[in-house]
Amino acid sequence: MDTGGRCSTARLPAATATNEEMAATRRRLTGVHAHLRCSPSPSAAAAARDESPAPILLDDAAMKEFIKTGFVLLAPDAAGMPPLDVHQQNWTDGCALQEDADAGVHSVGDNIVASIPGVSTVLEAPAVRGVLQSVLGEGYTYHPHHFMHMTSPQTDQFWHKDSGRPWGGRKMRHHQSIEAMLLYYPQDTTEDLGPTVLLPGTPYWEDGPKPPKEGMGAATTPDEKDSIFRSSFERLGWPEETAPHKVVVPAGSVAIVHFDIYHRGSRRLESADDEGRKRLMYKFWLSRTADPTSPSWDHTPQPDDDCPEAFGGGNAPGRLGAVWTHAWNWLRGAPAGRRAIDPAALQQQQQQRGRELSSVAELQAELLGDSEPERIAASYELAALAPTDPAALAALHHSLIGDAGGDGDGEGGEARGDGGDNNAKMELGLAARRAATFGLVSLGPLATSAFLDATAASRPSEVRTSPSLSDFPLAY
Ligand SMILES: O=C(O)CCC(=O)C(=O)O
Repeated sequence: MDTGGRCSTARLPAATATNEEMAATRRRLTGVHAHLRCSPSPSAAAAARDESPAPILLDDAAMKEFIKTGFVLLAPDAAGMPPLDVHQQNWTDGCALQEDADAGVHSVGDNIVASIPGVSTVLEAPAVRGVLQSVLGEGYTYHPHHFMHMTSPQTDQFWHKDSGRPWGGRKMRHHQSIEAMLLYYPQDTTEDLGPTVLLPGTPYWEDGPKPPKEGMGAATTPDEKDSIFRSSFERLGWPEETAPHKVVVPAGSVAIVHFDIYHRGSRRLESADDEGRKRLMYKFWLSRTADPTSPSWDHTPQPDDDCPEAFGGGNAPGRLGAVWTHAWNWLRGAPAGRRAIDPAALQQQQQQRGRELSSVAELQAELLGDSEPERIAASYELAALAPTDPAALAALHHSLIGDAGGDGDGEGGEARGDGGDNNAKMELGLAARRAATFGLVSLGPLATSAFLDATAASRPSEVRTSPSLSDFPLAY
């Protein structure tokens, strides 16, 4: 068989293997053996799932919280979670896997469930399946990539969104819940071990905190780093609800998060000098496999379902009311064009704050402005007006294909929001197109001609169509 010259002796200890390498291989083989003994065949697994207890779905209030914050935390006593000794074993096995990886036997990624079968008892718990089904629909699937994250005093990640979309290049971000990450903590995760830190409510914004141009530098002290992390929010105009949330949780907890939430791995503190308390986190990526046609959670119809009061309309923090309403209606299976916030509700709530509903011209100015929360809000609010006001549709259309901010072609066209010495006007133009795209996408067929224009125009820097699910053309 042609192995492309990669027939891998690299994965086996060399003839001069050290005792450490041999021990690592023995552990690995023991793990494989355990897996072969424990793993049911695919048909047996399917049969077992048929017989397993029903998933415990989120209710409406919990789904609304997920839409607002971008995460759900499950405690170790949530329905059907395995007992503590399973988590302890998953921790011990994870540490051994990491040691093997350090010895060069294999990588800690992508083959975790096969290597550590106890992890699947967590993934199969009715509470975990219930949250996943609620946010991703039935038939959700695990991405082949997963990973085990260990903290260390040296590792202090900056705020980021995960990458790795199959189409590469600039990452396409989605406000709808089409992907998620599952983070599993098999040990007590205390503050000193270096918890994951989430920025609640941030899946809807892309212009997030940036590291200093000169980088953090090896000489940056922990206190200086903390101060940089804190001040990185200052220019963003994000509401206080996005304040960092440390995932400090007891052994066996799981966090299920919107794929596009801002987060970071924090460092292990020097005070956590007990090597016996390594912090592991198993991370899995998941995708939905079909657009929603009805609620996939435990939904009880309510009179305000089309425009839930819980989202605060025009008074929501970060002016996210129209965004959340759209995300909720999309999850309920409402057709495109029937997902927007009700303009009357927007107006009423804004008036309660002593404001008139912004005019189309004002919204368009915000869409072209330099505050991302305002751009995104204005885009969805224009989309809410568009079915009855052609000027609102035209404003979105113009922002997508108009000349605000240049075309992004040529010099510097490759740097898109991640820094570099690009011209600010071009960046703003790209940002306006991105924001307009979200509002237009929410309109469905009403936006077809705008997107066709965008594909025909000579100006856009990029035109892409998502192959995965409907509703996600992207041109900017
Ligand atoms: O280690 C952690 O807690 C987070 C790691 C992470 O999210 C990442 O590497 O993207």
